[in-house]
Amino acid sequence: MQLLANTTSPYVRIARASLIEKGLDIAPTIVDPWADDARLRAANAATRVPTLVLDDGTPLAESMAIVMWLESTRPAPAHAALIGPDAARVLSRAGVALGVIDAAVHTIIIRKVTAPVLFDETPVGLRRRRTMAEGMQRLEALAAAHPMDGSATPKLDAICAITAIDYLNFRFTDAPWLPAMPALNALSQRLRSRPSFAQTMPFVPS
Ligand SMILES: N[C@@H](CCC(=O)N[C@@H](CS)C(=O)NCC(=O)O)C(=O)O
Repeated sequence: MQLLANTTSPYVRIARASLIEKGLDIAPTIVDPWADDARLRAANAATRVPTLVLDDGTPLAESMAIVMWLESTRPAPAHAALIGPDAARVLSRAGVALGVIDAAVHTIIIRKVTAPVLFDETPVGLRRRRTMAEGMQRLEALAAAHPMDGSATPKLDAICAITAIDYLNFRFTDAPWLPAMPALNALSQRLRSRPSFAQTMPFVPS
């Protein structure tokens, strides 16, 4: 299997953390999606990371498709459950985190092609910012009311929430519009040493 990935994408992190929690620690093949890497282009018409190429050559694009493939081919109890019996709660919270991640990535991508202030202060830029702030506020309240790491292994909600908060800290460091997130920061700190999170912290390669 080959995981086409980069070191910054939160979608890659969700896929990698899920693979590791399922016992599949595949060394990522680092590609630059913006440079139209030929391997990525061949495997994924959208030329985006993550893309998992299975042993029989089948390409799986989209982080959530990779999670679904893992859940169906490596089910509990033999393997860690990423969703588990509390599916509505887990998926509802994962959805909030994914909304934040989409808004954050969209903002970063648009900044690549326009001046930052120009986009961030536009109606759409402010809408993305509101999504990040409000999404994290809701996740924080949910995490405080019902911890996300009560079971032996983190579920998809914890994976997505930690990915979201670490990505915001990485790309929007100390943004004044972000809410206080003590429960989510504590969750991220508690799970930081797990291989699934420790090996997948975002960084800009030198
Ligand atoms: N919905 C996709 C999003 C993947 C995505 O947007 N990846 C970005 C990196 S964060 C990418 O490869 N962008 C290159 C491009 O948009 O051309 C998923 O969940 O995997």
